[in-house]
Amino acid sequence: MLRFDLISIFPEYLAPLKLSLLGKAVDKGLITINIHDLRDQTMDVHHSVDDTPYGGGAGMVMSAAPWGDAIDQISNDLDQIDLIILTPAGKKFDQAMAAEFTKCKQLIFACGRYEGIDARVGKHYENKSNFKVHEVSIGDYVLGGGEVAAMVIIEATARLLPGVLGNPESLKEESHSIISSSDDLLVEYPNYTKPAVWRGLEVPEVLLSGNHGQIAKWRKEQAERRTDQLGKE
Ligand code: 6GU
Repeated sequence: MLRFDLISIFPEYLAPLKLSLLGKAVDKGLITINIHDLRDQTMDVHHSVDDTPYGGGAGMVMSAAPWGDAIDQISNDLDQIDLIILTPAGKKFDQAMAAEFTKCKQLIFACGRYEGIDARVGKHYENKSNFKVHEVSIGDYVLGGGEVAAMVIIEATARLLPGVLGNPESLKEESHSIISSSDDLLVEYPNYTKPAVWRGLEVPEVLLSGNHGQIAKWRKEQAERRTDQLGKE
């Protein structure tokens, strides 16, 4: 049972986590997803969570205190916690990282906004023996906050857990998990379904041939071609 906790000032933004694959995984008891409002940790009338940056500069920085209080509350008594701080300055998320996260017990996602979270929050939890801190980005672009990035990571991670996918066979043949003879990661070959002709476009004949050896060979070539093409863009 993998436990996901998310902390955000926009908990409603995370509502899609209750739908589809992840919603079903929760219903089946395979994962839990708990969403926490950072502002619940603030005592002042304005429920403020940010302040101006030391050293000057544009924008606001999220204050350490509410983050520390929220994380402490969620992590009570647990012995192995992975804290993921979402930031465009983090390590780039990929399929291998998703596979690593499936081995965790509890993943806490700190979804920062503005110019990010006071750097002492990550530092504080790095110094705790029951915590592992990961600063993670989902790509080379800047989002308004970490919420969408957290959802990307949770979706990619949860679907690798046993029982989450309806048909686990689909994990074997998909993009980024096909291993070629040279152990390179390949993207997926193109897929087709009925009808055999659509708007004048035909399905490649080999796929209608029933020759499984030829089909496997054609798919591998297509996957390699697409992978090469991506490298050239
Ligand atoms: Cl994790 N956060 C934000 N704000 N922007 C991003 C990101 C994360 N990953 C890519 N861009």
